Amino acid sequence: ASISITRRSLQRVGKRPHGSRGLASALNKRNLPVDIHPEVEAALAENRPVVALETAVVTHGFPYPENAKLAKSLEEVVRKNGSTPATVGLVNGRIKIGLKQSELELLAEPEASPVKISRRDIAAAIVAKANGGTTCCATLIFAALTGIKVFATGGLGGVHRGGENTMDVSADLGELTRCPVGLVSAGVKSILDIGRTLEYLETLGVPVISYGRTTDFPSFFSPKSGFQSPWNVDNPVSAAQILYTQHQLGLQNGALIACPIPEQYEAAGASIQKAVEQAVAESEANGVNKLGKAATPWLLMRIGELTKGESLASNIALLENTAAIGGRIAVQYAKLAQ
Ligand code: PSU
Ligand code: MN
Repeated sequence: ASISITRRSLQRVGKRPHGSRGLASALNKRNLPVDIHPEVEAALAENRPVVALETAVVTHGFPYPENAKLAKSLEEVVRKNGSTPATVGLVNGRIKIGLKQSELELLAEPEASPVKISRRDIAAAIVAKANGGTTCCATLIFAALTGIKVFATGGLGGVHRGGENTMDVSADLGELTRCPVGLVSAGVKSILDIGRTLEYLETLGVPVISYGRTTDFPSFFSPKSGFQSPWNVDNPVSAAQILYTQHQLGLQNGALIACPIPEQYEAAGASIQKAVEQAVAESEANGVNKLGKAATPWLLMRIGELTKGESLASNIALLENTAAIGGRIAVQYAKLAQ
């Protein structure tokens, strides 16, 4: 029989309750090329909080060896906040929901030649037995497949600058319409057109919720973008209640929970933003902006160069912040779903 990860099979497999070892055996029975880490499997079976983490930021966002260190520290932060981390990635053509340490280290190394995996790449990369870092888009799909309700990352993809001409709009946005997962991020990457990204999310019907005292929508390296979110919450209970209410109503979409970078990074944010503008201008001049999925990694690399690593320090801080908030939201969600 042909095996496909369709929306219906996602819903069937991702539906609770799995019972003990139910999920792994359900995946096995369907012969899906998916391996679930025993620790993640146990947490899900016992309805304990789990937070998904992506790996495109490891394979295509951060240089080696900082990327390996980052991936481990994000898992630690999730644990400290009461949840089990499930770092998602592709190893030798198998989707891993929760990577072993050795697998995480393998993906971080450039020699593993990991592919950047979005929805369109999943099946082909599996058949090619590739290694890969999952973008927000692909990570959302596998979180939904396994019933994980919270996913923490740095920056969601979105509408690129000039996207009205290049049509470079990340598949991350559309995925939030069909995966019932709360995506906790520092907003969208500052290389993007934030205004158009928010307009597009509105069109798609994806809730955008600023996490903090105001509705200010963060701009990744800086706490504010000048744009507003339609909603805000200032605690993990309210965020979890919104996600749970969507679940109760059977809404199949996710939500974007946008967490501003901690305030002490505000000054750095202003200077990094100048490098962002320069990198975007260079990408328009040298044509990298027309290279599809290579555009984002090039821009992040260039911003790292221009800021002599300062962007990396801010990027780590905002990622650790979202991992902590994601961990706390997942704890509250698990209480509601008891
Ligand atoms: N934010 C970062 N670094 C990254 C990404 C986000 O700080 O590497 C990744 C995420 O995985 C996101 C992807 O899903 O970039 C978006 O890429 P694109 O614009 O090609 O869809
Ligand atoms: Mn793109």
